[in-house]
Amino acid sequence: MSTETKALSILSVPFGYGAGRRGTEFGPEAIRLAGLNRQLKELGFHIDKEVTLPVPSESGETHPNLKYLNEIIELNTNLAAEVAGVVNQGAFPLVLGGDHSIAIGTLGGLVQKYKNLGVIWFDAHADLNTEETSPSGNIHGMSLGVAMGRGPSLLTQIKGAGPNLKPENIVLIGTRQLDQGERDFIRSSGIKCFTMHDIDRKGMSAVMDEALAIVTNGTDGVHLSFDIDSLDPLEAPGTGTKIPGGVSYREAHFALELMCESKKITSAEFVEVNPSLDSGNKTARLAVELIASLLGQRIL
Ligand code: 4U7
Ligand code: MN
Ligand code: MN
Ligand code: MN
Repeated sequence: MSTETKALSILSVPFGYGAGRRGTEFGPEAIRLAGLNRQLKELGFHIDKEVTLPVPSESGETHPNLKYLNEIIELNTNLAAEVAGVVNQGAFPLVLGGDHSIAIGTLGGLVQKYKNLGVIWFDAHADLNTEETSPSGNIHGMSLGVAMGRGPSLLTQIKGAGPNLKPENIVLIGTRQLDQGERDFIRSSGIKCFTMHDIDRKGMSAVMDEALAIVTNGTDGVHLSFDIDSLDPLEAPGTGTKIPGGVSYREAHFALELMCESKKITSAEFVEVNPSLDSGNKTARLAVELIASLLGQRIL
């Protein structure tokens, strides 16, 4: 992050309706219990503000392939306003999920300030489905698409007057499970996708050099959206959509250390920690360590 300013605001989003299974709503609390605040203080941050977003109650209304649409609209409308507020105060927004549908709100708030936002989407998945292409109807698999303006206007308008994310400002890293509609869209839109194959071939170092060059080219801010399922399930068992063959422990830390060194990251979210699937609090502890690497923790 660009840490001339060491003010940081933590937005906890105990929300799980966007995922196919329950449990991510306990993510923020597990990350707290794993010692996030102590870690941040050790790194010299002043925690400006800590907000827990209120979770809407179930509307009971169903939309066949957009599950919990109403709840997701309500939550993300509030989250977008909170994130925009934090950015306007000049603090670094650190958003804790919750499932990845909350990126709709985070990005919706950010684009009100950053008109050319770069985005690093660190994830086993691309989250570029639409109502038509989604095999599950779970909106956490659609959130990046929504931020690009794909999907029902009830979701795409949450960002208000903010612009859609542009494909040339987005990189995907760690990708290893794509649905056919997502593949087609990545190809036609030109989003840069660093799959696990690319990481194997080039190494994380070269991948991050290329990725950072893309997201900083002509942009006015860079957001990191970090889905914990990007890591190998052996490292991060506490998540709902586990895909084998993921990013290793050191590759993940190294990528975040390089993002820190770049001084270009202006906001971040960590999502999809599901304590009810975890062993001990391993995955939440991992999330805290990874946040620390992004925010300046060094070995020496
Ligand atoms: B996550 C999936 F079909 N693509 O749309 C879908 F494989 O936020 C998974 O990245 C989406 O964890 C995973 O349901 C969303 C599926
Ligand atoms: Mn995701
Ligand atoms: Mn994922
Ligand atoms: Mn997931």
